[in-house]
Amino acid sequence: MKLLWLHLLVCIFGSAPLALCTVENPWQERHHRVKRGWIWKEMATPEGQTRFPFRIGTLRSDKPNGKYVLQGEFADTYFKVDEVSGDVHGWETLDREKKSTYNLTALLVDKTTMKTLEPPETFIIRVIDINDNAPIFKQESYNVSVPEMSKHGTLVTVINAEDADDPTMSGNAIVKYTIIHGQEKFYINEDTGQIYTAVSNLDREEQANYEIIVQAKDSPGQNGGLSSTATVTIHLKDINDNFPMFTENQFTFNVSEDRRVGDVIGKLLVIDIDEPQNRNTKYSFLKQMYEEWFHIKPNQETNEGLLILKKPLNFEGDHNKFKMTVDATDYSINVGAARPDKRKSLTEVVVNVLDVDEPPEFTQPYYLFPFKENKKDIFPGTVSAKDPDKEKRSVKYSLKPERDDVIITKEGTIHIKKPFDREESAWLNLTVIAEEIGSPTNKASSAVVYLQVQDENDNAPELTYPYVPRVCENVANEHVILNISATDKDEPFPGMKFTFSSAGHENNFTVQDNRDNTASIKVKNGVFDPNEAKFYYLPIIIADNGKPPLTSTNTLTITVCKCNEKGEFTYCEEAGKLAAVSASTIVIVLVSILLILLAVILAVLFIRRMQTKSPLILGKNPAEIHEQLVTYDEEGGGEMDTNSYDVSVLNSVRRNVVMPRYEVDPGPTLYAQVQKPSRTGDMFSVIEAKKDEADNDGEELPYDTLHIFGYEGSESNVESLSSLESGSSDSEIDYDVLNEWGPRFKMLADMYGLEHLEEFAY
Ligand SMILES: *[C@@H]1O[C@H](CO)[C@@H](O)[C@H](O)[C@H]1NC(C)=O
Ligand SMILES: *[C@@H]1O[C@H](CO)[C@@H](O)[C@H](O)[C@H]1NC(C)=O
Ligand SMILES: *[C@@H]1O[C@H](CO)[C@@H](O)[C@H](O)[C@H]1NC(C)=O
Ligand SMILES: *[C@@H]1O[C@H](CO)[C@@H](O)[C@H](O)[C@H]1NC(C)=O
Ligand SMILES: [Ca+2]
Ligand SMILES: [Ca+2]
Repeated sequence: MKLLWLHLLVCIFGSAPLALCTVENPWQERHHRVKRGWIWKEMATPEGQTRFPFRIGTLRSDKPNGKYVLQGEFADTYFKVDEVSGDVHGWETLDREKKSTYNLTALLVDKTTMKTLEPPETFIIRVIDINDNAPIFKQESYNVSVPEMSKHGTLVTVINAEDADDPTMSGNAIVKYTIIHGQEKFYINEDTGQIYTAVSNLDREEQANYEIIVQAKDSPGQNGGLSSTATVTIHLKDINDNFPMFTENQFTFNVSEDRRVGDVIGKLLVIDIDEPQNRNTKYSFLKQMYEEWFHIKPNQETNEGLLILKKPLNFEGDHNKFKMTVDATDYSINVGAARPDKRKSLTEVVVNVLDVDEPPEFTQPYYLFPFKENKKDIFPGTVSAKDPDKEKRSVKYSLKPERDDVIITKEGTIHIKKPFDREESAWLNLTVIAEEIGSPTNKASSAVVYLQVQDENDNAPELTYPYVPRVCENVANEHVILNISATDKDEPFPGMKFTFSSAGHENNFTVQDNRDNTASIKVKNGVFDPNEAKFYYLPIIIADNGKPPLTSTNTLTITVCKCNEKGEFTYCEEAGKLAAVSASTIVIVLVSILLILLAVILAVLFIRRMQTKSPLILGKNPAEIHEQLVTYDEEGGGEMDTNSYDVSVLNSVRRNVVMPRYEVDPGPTLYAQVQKPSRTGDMFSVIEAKKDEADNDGEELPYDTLHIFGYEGSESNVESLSSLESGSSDSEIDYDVLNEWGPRFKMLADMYGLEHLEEFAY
């Protein structure tokens, strides 16, 4: 009812033919007449009516016989009009907070024709607010925080409630805040909702969380008024305002002596009631007596002090008990907020060193024992290990890996049982294991023994390369044909020297020692006649200056070559080349040479046998000669190998016997009927002739059964069939042709050529 004063009567006189008047409420009506047309009102009605129908207003028109009709929002549902009186009634409870105005249209129609008597006009039904909404907090509960020990009046947070009612309506939406629970420590600004601390000594460690209840209420100063509450949980944020305190007055640690440096041997527990991020305990020794043995490191997570070993402990040593005072404090403390009486905490730390069974200890971390090569049953050195414990057990030694050439005695002495060769391996590195005899723990320790094999001069120097020197046949005297050097397998030493000298004095070459471990081979007597010698053998003695000095004799084979005017080699004998070809090639070549040689020799001997019968001219048992021939076959010495067969035998043939001219034997022998090759004929024709002879002769052995001939032994009861035995003492054949056959037949040529007999006997 008190709202009625708002219902002003307002008449609007517009230029339109229709006079518009707002007005009228059910209780205080004013009648306005307009000249014609509608008499209608903007209508207003309070929300929240629950008795229906309730009158809202009246439509009026001065046209008679009209009938009122309502159209528009919620016409005929919420709002209905009495068609005769024009009264508008509400039939539903209205809620201003949902919809505060309704737009409607009023019509006046003829009762019978239903024609509109007035033009339709719109009007508004306005819903009038009543205080039917309490202020509502945005959250039911708030979770806020403020640092502990904040000053009085520190803003904690702001909370607000909203009221859905019409703020223009008489305080319906004006909110005031009050703390209805927990107002001892906090207060709130009643208009703004800002919450402040009311004290200065909020201590998280005492109480970390506070819960206050805030009420928001509208319609201040009036009776009634609607309210709601919210819970505000205030959490105190930690600051570092508490010092750490040791949990014990004394910490005792029993530590075995074999703990390693860096090990944590104990933990010092402290309590810091601040949150973990505000625990920064620092530990220190009050007196720095044992700082070389220990240091204390704070554990970053648990804040406890880790007692760490810095120096090895020894139960048998001077220190087997430590007593020290440790303090703990926190340098990052918020001094203003902390309690000054608890600045520092002290504790006593006792470390008892315990004895353990330790492995034996070697006197040295490793041992180096040199010993001479080539010697056996020597004792280069002794290792030693001792039991460090008070039991002082005796120690046994073993070598790893085990060997049969080196052993270790009970006393730890190394025994070299077999000679070593330094040139094979200069070091022998072994591990010695020491174990305590009778130890229950069987602890072992090890040390490395380096056995160094020392050098002896047991290798003579030798030529660095297999030199193949050559010289021109017309070379000048003093010409250096080669520089040679030497190597020695023994260990080089400072001042190591090789000296070179010629073995014989009767040489065509000089060996000139250059005194820098090289030597030059020089020509002594120049101009070599290739007819005299194609190869010269120069024995060179190389000596080292070790103790004792060693020498070796190395023979150089110097080849005489034909040269052009510029001194370039144009033709050399093949000795050097042969040496270069592979062994298999040499064997093939030598076997073929041998076969040819045998064929030639046989042919020659057959001819001789034909001519004279003097079987003893060779001065040797023919079987012996056969053997030598066969040996030659197997060993393949080559044409330079004058030792593999008995050259003297062949030479003696030439030397001891007068060489008769070829004569046709007048005697009627089997062979005599065949024409003999002439003195100038070649070997080929001789062989051909003999082959023909043999082919036509059924009684003679065929020529190709050389092996049967070769294997015939001296013990045979049968008289020898060897053609050697029947060899003639002489031949009319000119063997000089052998010289023209090339180098392979050189030896034969030398043997049978008349000119070279003396030379061959050197
Ligand atoms: C309030 O906040 C604190 C930290 O700020 C949190 O630990 C706690 O769980 C929160 N409580 C609620 C009910 O959200
Ligand atoms: C250390 O050893 C002593 C005696 O040997 C014993 O009484 C004590 O309990 C041990 N302390 C710890 C922490 O083991
Ligand atoms: C043995 O030790 C020596 C010295 O350390 C080293 O020079 C040598 O190479 C080692 N020999 C072997 C076979 O390990
Ligand atoms: C040089 O060589 C020839 C032929 O081999 C030999 O007769 C002579 O004795 C040698 N001279 C010297 C000085 O050795
Ligand atoms: Ca704190
Ligand atoms: Ca603190």
